[in-house]
Amino acid sequence: MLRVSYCDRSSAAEPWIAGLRAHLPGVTVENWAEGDAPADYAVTWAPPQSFIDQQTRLRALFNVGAGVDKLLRLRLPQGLRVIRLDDAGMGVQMAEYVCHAVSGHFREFAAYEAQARQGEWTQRPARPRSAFTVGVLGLGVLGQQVAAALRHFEFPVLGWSRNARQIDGIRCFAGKAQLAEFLAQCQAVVCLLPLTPDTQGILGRTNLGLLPAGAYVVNVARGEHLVDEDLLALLDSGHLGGATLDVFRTEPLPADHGFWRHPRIRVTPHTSAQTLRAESIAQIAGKILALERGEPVAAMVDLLRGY
Ligand code: NDP
Ligand code: OXD
Repeated sequence: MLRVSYCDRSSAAEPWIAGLRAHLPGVTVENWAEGDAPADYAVTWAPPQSFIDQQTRLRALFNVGAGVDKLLRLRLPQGLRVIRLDDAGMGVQMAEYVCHAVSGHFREFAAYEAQARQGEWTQRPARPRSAFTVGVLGLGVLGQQVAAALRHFEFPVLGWSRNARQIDGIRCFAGKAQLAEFLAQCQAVVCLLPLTPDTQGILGRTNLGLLPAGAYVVNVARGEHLVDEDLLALLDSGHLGGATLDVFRTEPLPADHGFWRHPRIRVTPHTSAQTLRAESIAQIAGKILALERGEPVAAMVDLLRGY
């Protein structure tokens, strides 16, 4: 009988197991415990190395998230098929979060909140939207939805990816050679890159310094994309206008971290796009059935590329 092993210590296992069982009648679905029989399929988030080591006959491993950086730090068997979440309800959340952050900065909500605390009624002059260009680093499943949502508000939108892309309404840049030209035009930049050796620290002093004066930074990808002290230095020097940060090098963000109390940084607790259980279970179960029928599935991770 087909066996699915679930291994995610960060959330309650029971609803996941019940959901997978409901979608996969006749399949054994179990919450993994050390020493369990090896499974045909694994559904995991940040599993321990011992989980991987005990899986001797896996047909595929599903990552209960879009980013696979933590998973790829483990020793994985050669040729293992790793499949990550493909939107599964995260795209709309990400678009909503980023539009809130970017339009909140553009419409100067922080200044209005400060005024309101003083009981002050003063309209600030409207800013020209056509002069507020937003750049999206990463034009994948989530980046493209974010870019489209920003276009809906009629911001000029630029995008940057590894391979050249053509997307209606978005001016696309690709590769290291075009990064400086891209950044130099972004009044706001949004990071939606996967964390790989190539993208680690990409939001550091040099690249952040290429942004126009007053630019706004939104990081919703991984904390390791950002060099924390460089962001703080560029905010304090007045080069950058502010930042909304959802992801951090250490999570939860330590209580004494300078980001918490910085007047121009907004912090949220890795919540910009949450894994939605029902959508994720339906997607994963559908893919297990497709793989069993010998059909290809989307969002297969390229282990060499790292995303
Ligand atoms: P995708 O794999 O679909 O897209 C990745 C994009 O990044 C692609 O456009 C890819 O380029 C581009 N890219 C990768 N490497 C490079 C590089 N070296 N230079 C330039 N571009 C590069 O990922 P998703 O959109 O699904 O997710 C993006 C990330 O968002 C995840 O990896 C995860 O870390 C993060 N995330 C955060 C969440 C949160 O709650 N904060 C929730 C979900 C995801 P190309 O198109 O050429 O392949
Ligand atoms: C993800 C995340 O990668 O939640 O899905 O960060």
